[in-house]
Amino acid sequence: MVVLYEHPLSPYVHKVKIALTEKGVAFEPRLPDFVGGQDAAFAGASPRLEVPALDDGATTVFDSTIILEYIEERWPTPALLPATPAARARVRMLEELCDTYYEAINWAGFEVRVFQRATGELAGRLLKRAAEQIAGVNAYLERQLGDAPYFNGASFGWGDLSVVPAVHAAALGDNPPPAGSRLARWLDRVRARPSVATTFQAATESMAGFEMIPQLIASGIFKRQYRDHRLEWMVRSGGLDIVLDGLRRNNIRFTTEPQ
Ligand SMILES: N[C@@H](CCC(=O)N[C@@H](CS)C(=O)NCC(=O)O)C(=O)O
Repeated sequence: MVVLYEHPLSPYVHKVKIALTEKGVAFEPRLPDFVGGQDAAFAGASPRLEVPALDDGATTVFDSTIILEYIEERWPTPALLPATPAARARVRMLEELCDTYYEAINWAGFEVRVFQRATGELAGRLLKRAAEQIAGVNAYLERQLGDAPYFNGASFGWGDLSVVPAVHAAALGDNPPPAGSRLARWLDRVRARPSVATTFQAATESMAGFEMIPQLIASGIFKRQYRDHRLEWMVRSGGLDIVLDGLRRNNIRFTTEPQ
């Protein structure tokens, strides 16, 4: 059976789980050893030690976008990409925006609210910036959706499974799309799909016991990965001190250097 190295909270993992479920591909979710870093099979599949990574027998694939492409070619039906080159480019651009811009905002909100990287005035300022950015990107997405029922067009697909992890996470963090908006109605429609509902249910359940995490981070046992757009978000949005503090306390890390 296909093995999916994952963490139930990862929006990149959500994309892949929804795609596999939509195509009826059975998979075994496997949580790698992030903290100990001793998981040789995971390191073999994902040299940067990031989830998701897919193990399909003789083939291993890392990075959610590359995994989605692999899934679409390996199990072509039902197709998740729309039919025309222009529509395909459009949903891939939505995916890129959500992966590299929207995701960072939600990740930063989690760092502040759940992992308590900032408190008091700094926390308030960062969460206000995040809320403004989410309102902006949601307005952009609302225009991209237009009057269509789905980002893919007439039916659910790649565009929707790429956007929903971001809009859902923002909504859970108290920044839902405006009530009654087309984006809000789309979110309700897409959350009701079994592939999406089961994926998000697993995420919610995984948060039991999360009150331990700030302590694990403070102690340096659990290092959070700051890289790319996430690192940029902190610097750009007023959280440079969080980065410097994390470096001093040795509880953040950058990209793993593949060996
Ligand atoms: N570009 C990658 C990003 C994957 C990624 O950032 N995964 C995070 C979880 S959301 C991760 O595994 N981070 C490693 C860590 O936090 O130690 C993809 O699209 O799959």
